Formats: sequence, C-alpha cells, structure tokens
Amino acid sequence: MNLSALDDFTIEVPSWAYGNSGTRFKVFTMPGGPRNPYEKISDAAQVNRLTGLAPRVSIHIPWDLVDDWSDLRAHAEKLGVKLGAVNSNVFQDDDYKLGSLCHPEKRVRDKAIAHHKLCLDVMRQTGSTDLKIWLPDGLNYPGQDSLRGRQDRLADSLQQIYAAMDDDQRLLLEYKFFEPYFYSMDIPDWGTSLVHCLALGDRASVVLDTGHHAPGTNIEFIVMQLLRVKKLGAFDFNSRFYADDDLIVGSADPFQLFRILSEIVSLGAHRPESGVNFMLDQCHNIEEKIPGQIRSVLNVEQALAKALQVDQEALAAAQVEGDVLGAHAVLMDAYETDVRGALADRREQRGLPRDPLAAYRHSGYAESIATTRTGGAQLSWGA
Ligand code: RM4
Ligand code: MN
Repeated sequence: MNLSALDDFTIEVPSWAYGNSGTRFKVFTMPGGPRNPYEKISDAAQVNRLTGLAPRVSIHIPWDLVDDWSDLRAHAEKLGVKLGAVNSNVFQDDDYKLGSLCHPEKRVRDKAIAHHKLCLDVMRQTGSTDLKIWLPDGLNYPGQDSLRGRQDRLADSLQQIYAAMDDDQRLLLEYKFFEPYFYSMDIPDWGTSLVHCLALGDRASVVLDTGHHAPGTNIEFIVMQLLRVKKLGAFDFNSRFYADDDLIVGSADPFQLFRILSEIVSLGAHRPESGVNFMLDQCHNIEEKIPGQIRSVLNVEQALAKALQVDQEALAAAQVEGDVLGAHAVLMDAYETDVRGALADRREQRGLPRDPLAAYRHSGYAESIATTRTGGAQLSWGA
C-alpha cells in the first residue's frame, strides 16, 4: 500500500483542547489539567511524540499570552514542536457585546483592530505565519443594526489589519452560520469570507471549520470550490451531529471526512506546497484531553490514507464513460480499504509506537501530570 504521501502531511493541534472545556454546561475537570500555556504545549507535544503527525500548536490570544515569547518558543522546540497559527479572540470582552470588527462604534472597532495588531506582533516573536480570525459578530434581531453597514465596517477593519501584516504573514478568515448570535452572523458562510478575502489580496484566504455549517451541507463541495480558486487557507477539523459540537474529528461521520480528504487528494492539496494548514479545533469535555487529541490526529491520518487509495485513473475513466456505479465503486473501494495495519507498520518503521493510544496509557504521563501539577488553577478552556 503506497502511503508515502503521508510523509509530509502534518496536523496542527489547538492549545485550547487541553484545558477543562467543551461545553457551555457543566465542565468536568480532569486531574493534571494544564495551568498555563507552557503546560498546554507540553501536553500537545505528547500528541506529536506518539504520532509523529502534530508538530505545531495553535495558540489563542489573550488566553496564551506570556511575558517571554522566546522562552515559550524554546520550551516548545525543546519538546519537538513549534508554535503555529495565532488565533485572535474578540469574544470575551464586555466591549464586544454588539460586535468587534463590525461594531457600530469606531472606538470598539479600533480596539478590535489593535488586538489583531497585537496578534501580528506575537507572530513576529513566535515565528508563526498565520493569523486566524473567527469573529463572534452578528445580530440577534432584524433591524438591530444595518446588515450592509456591518459588511462595510468589516471590510474596512480587515483592510487595516491586512495593511499591518508583513509579507510573510497570512490572514485566515473563518465563517460560521450561527452562534453566538442567531438572526445573522457577519461572516456566516464561505461566500462572505471569500468576498472579503478576494478584496484583501493574495495573503488572505478562507478557513473551513467542519462544525460551522448547517446540517446536510455538502462540505466537500465547498472544499473543492475554495481549492479551485486557491483560497482555502486552513481547516478546523472536528465533528458534529447537530451544530458546532466540537467532537473528535471522524467520530460522527467518518465517511464525510473521507469525502473531504478525497477532494483534497484529487487536487493535491494534502501536500505542504498547497499552503493549506490542517488544524484541529476541538474542545474535549467527557473524554481525556490528550488521548482525545491522539485519536483525532489518527482519524485524520486514517481518512487520508484511505483517500490516497482512490484509483484516480480508474475513477476518471469511469467518469468519462458515464459509468455511474463504476465511478462510485472506485471511491467506495478506497473507503472500505482497511488501512490500519499498514499505518501501524509505517509507524513502527519510523520509530513510533504501533498503537499510540496504548503507548500513551503505558507512558505514565497522565499519572505524572496528575501528581505534579499541584497548586495554581487549572485552566478552563482558555484561561
Ligand atoms: C470558535 C471558532 C474558532 C475557535 C474558537 C475557540 O467557534 O471555531 O476557530 O478559535 O471557537
Ligand atoms: Mn474553528
């Protein structure tokens, strides 16, 4: 089984997956939860150590603010990982009740723009190239504010952030169809995100979070379309039964994950040159955090390995012949291929454990953090 395309494939993990979080209801605390950004990075590094798949950790600002970025960076690098995308956070400040970059008041928009400039400064120090923006902005009631006016303010605010970027920095713009507001979000869909990215320029592209669509949406179509116009900058993987459920990627609908990765493979976008940053955006609630992340990156690897088994020539031939069932069968054959043994062999050849989850259980790491992380407060999702 040819899996060599996996050699250069990486997944970025989120710092916020390791704290106690995952729901707006009861948050169940886990022993050994991280108390600061350093401990989050240490936990994330376990995922990479055991899977070889996750060499970068996304950070969230202000949740992960530290006094000395070169020190946090050195801590990460010592553990074999790098600091990845910087996520701005404009959803936890009283000033943002009516929005951030789209707010009716210039003072609040300026504050949100300044926050993004701070994130760009953080990137200069962490060596990150990606600024990831998810805006909580939206309206709860028709007439509450001008839909059109908010788009104009958004365009202007984004332009100011873009103008402050260095040549090697990218702006990644995420969309979400509802939540925290329900009548209208200011970036509800990929079309809106794309319109703004096209206006900004080459270094702006769309983030597709798999949990941010209405039920039944054909996400692989969106993936294909954004790749087609070279505007897919990043993924936030997770899975959902209803809305933004934040569950382990590939758990709710492994076939959807395969379909998404099939589009990616058929367009060569799994290769690093494509510039697509594959990330997880998940918050674990009832499951253990580190094993939850290990399972997640393995699920993506497995779906990608299956997608790599699609016989592209046979598929193209069946499509040209109009062989409906034949073409469908080529795809299903790949999906039904059991790649688990080949992936375990490959891990072993690369000096990794055949079963990373079992290796984590035997490593003693969970027991060690449960006993040594005493004093200080465990973090609830971010801070
Ligand atoms: C948002 C969005 C962002 C993530 C935060 C934590 O819903 O998905 O990507 O940074 O949650
Ligand atoms: Mn996201």
